[in-house]
Amino acid sequence: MTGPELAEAGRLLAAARRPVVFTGAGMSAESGVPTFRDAQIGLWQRYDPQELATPAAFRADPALVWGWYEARRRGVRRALPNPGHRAVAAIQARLTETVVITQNVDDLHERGGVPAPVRLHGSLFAPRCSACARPAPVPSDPPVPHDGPVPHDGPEPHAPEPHDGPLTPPACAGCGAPVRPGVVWFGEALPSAALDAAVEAASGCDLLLTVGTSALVHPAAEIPLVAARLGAPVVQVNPVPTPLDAICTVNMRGPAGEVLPALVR
Ligand code: BJW
Ligand code: ZN
Repeated sequence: MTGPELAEAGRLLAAARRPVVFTGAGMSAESGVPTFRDAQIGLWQRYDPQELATPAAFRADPALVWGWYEARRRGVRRALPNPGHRAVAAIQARLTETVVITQNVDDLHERGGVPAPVRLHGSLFAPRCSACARPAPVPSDPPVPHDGPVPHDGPEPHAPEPHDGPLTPPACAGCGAPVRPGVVWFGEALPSAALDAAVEAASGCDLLLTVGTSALVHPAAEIPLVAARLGAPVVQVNPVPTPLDAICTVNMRGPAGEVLPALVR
């Protein structure tokens, strides 16, 4: 990231009245939450999404899938929002029209001060019945050794999940079918209210700030394109190039936890 890019992005943000912040897994990387596609820390480097993140995978082996998501949920519970999350909250606090749209299934935006992000891919904290969709309680967490908050700048930010073995999912209190994670798997439709809200916000925004996404997963990846097509400047925060480079007005190559606080200073 260079000074002129930061200055230009700062000017665009200062002039914006209806900004949209669009976030992906890189937003939470500095909190120790693994991304999906990064070379070293990406989940899809270590796990096969076809075996874990599709409806067919859950039908084939509900315990494998439930256990994996429970381990990830516990990992997120131990993580803390990083300075990037707090900077996004500061943008929204200054401009209440700001809409935060996230692909992330963690709860770090909420804990970082954004009360109601638009969630395109669901949440690790909203399990529901796989048959009747009745919401189910979030399981209580057994104490684990050294179970405590993992600071964003802690010594072991990408520590392995405490347990990712098979775990039988609870039964739905209504119909008895297995409870599933409340996330959006490959081949599933995004929640229509969230997708509609995201498209509406992107259509009416005067700045779209995209943070920490590879922009490879659709239809979420189209949200910045909607804003650009309608004339809004697009500012990107990402250490590496993405398909969005082509439509960016300003590209800030760096980690969200450093770039965003500098932007809102
Ligand atoms: C940092 C950083 C730091 C690192 N600071 N940055 C069009 C074309 C091709 C395919 C399709 C298409 N339309 C649909 C599809 C199919 C499919 C798809 O997109 N496939 C492609 C991958 C090829 N899409 C779907 O299946 C979607 N559903 C659908 O289309 O339904 C149609 C339908 C309609 C009606 C009825 C029925 C069906 C659903 C997609 C669901 C995605 N789900 C996941 C898993 C969620 C649950 C879980 O957590 O396990 O969502 S996949 C995963 O990818 C997760 C993420 O939200 C999503 C996006 O990933 P993200 O956030 O971009 O992370 P990464 O890892 O990819 O990138 C991280 C970035 O951060 C990198 O760029 C780093 O450089 C950067 N970074 N450190 C800033 N410190
Ligand atoms: Zn049910």
